[in-house]
Amino acid sequence: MKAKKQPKVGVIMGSKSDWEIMKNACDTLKLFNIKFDARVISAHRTPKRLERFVNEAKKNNYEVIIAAAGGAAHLAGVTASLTTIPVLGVPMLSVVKGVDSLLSTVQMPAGVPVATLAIGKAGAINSALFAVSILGIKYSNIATKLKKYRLDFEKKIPKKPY
Ligand code: RP5
Repeated sequence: MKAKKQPKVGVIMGSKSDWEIMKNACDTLKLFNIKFDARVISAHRTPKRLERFVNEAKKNNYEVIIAAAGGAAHLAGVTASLTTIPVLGVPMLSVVKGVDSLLSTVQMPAGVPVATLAIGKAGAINSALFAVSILGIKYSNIATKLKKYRLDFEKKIPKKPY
């Protein structure tokens, strides 16, 4: 019998310069043993690469896509326009501290949603945790791991501020 394909997360970013932050998303996925592909894909610099990535998403078993970009950050929105796979947007820091990236990612007109996380490292980590949470709906083993992660996370928070 053919083994069931494992779900994968597609992690795309507009530039190699985004990797320093986005490796935090990939490291978080690794904690849950979730497979991922990380790629540099830009909506405006490499539009054909984006089209190919989206066309091959089903074949590659991507069940969630994380898209990070900075500045006039249309990567997550354009990706979401090309697929019905959930797209999580991570705004990258920029010359104006990521506010441009945040607004370009979050302010999707009604019809094509992008779930937008925080700017920078926190957003990168949370995008992975959100992906885990989405996958947990279908895969109970992943949901169990997420529950354990949360319990361990809570234990790490000190009771006293000093
Ligand atoms: C965006 O432009 C990328 O996502 C990156 O955050 C920003 C700057 O890219 P580089 O000029 O560093 O390649 O498309």
